[in-house]
Amino acid sequence: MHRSDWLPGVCAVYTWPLMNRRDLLKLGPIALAAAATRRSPAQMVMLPGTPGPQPSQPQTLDSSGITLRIAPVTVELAPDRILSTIGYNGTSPGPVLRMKEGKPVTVHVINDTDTPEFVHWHGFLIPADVDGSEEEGTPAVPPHGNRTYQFTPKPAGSRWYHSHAMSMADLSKGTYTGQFGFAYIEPASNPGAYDQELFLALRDWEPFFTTQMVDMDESDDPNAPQPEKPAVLNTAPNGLEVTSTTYSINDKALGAGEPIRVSQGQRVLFHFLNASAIENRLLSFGGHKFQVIALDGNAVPNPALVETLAIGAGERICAIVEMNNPGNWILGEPTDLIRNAGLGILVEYADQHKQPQWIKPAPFRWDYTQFGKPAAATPSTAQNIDMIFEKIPRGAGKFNTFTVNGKPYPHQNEFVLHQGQRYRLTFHNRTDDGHPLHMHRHQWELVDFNGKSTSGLIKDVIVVPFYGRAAVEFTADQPGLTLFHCHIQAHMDYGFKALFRYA
Ligand SMILES: [Cu+2]
Repeated sequence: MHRSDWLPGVCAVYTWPLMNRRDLLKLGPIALAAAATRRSPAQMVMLPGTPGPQPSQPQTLDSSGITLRIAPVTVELAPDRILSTIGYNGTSPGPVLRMKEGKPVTVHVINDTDTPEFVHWHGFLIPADVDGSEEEGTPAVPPHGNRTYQFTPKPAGSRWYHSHAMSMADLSKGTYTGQFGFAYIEPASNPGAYDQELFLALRDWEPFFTTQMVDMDESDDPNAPQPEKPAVLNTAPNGLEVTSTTYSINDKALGAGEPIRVSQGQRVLFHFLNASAIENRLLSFGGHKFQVIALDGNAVPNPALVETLAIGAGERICAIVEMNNPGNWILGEPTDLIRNAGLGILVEYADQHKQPQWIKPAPFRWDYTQFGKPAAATPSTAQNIDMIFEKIPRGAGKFNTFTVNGKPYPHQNEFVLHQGQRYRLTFHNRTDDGHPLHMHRHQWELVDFNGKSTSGLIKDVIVVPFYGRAAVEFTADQPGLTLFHCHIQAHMDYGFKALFRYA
C-alpha cells in the first residue's frame, strides 16, 4: 500500500583536492559533490560555473538573464547507471537560479520537446499568468516554441521551479521527468554564518506502476494521532500506485560522484528539496544534528536541532550542520532499501580515511510545531474552510481517484476568496496516505497539526499525515486563480486538486 507514502558562487578561499570515485559498499550509485569552499555571507559575488571538485552541484545562473531550454538530457547516476529524461539546460537538476528579492527577472523558456510545457515557480508570490499552471490560465510553452516569463521574485528564500504538465498514465511527463531545479531568492540581508552552502535535491527515477506497494517508507508512524480515521475503513482493492527503485541526490546515487568534503568545526548550510513526484522522504545524518533554520524557505521561529528530517514532495528544508564528529559518514534516507538504492551522499572530513559509516537514527515522529511559536492567545477571526480528502480505490479504472469535499477536480464555486479576508483551511485527510498539500501563489501559516496548535511557521506545502488533520491560515492578497493540489503527481492528476477564485 502506498502509505505515505551555486552556487554559491563563492569566493573560493580554499578547496579540497579532488579524490577518486569510491566504491561504496557495492551500493553502486552516488553521492553529491559539494562545494568545498569557504563563503562569507557578506560576499554575494557569483562566479559562473564552479571550478574544482563540485561536479554534482548544479550550475548557477543569476537574474541578469535566464534562459531555460527544455530538452532531452542524460543523467549519469553512476558510471553503470545512465538514464534519459527531459531536463533544463542539458542537466537535471537544472541550474540554481539566484534571484534578488524585488528585482524583476525575465526567464526565456525554449521548449525543444513535442509536449506543451509549463514552468511553475513554486513558492513565489507572482501573478497567475506567469505562475506556470494551466489551471490558472498561464499559457503553455508550446512544443518547439518558446515563451517568456517576466515577474518580480518574492519572497526571499529557497524556492524551486518544475514542470507543471499533467502526466496521467504517462510516466515520462510532468514531474516524473528531470524538469526541476532550485531557485534561490536572495534576501536583502543574509542570515547566519556558514562555511559551505549546498543545494541537494532528493529524487527518484524510472517510476513504474504497481499494486504490490511494499510499505518501505518509515515516515508514517502508526502510533501517531489519527483524528480522521473513519470508523469503517474502505477495504476495496487499491488501484495502481507509482513507485520507484532508483534514487539519487541531485544527479548522483549514493557512492557515485564526489563526497561532501568538510573540515572539523565547519558550519554547512544545506538547502534540501524533495523533488520527488511520488513520495515523502526522511533524511538523517548519523552522528550529527540538523539545526532547522527554514521550512519551505521561510525562517522558523524556533530553529530546533533534530536527528531526522521529514521532507514531503515539494517541501524544502534549510538546515545548518556543525561538523563536529570527524570521520566518514553517510547522510541519507533511513530506509535501508531506499538509501542503498541511491538516496544518500557521503560526507568526508579532511584527513579521514575510514570506511563510510551509516548510523540508524532513533525512531521519531515528525512534528512541524517543534519549530514554531506557541499559538496566539487571541482567538483567530479567520473564516474557516473545511477540506475533506478521500480516496476512491480504482475510481478511474486501474487507478485510484481522489476527491476534495466529495468531488474530484474541477469544482465550481466551492472555493471563493474575498480579497483582504483571512482564511483558515482545515485539512481532513481521510486516506491511508500522507499527502503533501500545496497552494500556489500564497503562503500559509500553520496553526494546527494533528491537534497541536502553533504559530509563526510559514509554508507552502504541508504534509498531512494519514488519517491526520491540520489547519493553515492565510490572507487572500493575491487576486487571480490559485491552484491547490497534492504534490504527488498521480494524486493531483487523478482528482486531488481544487481551484480557488477571488470573488
Ligand atoms: Cu497525495
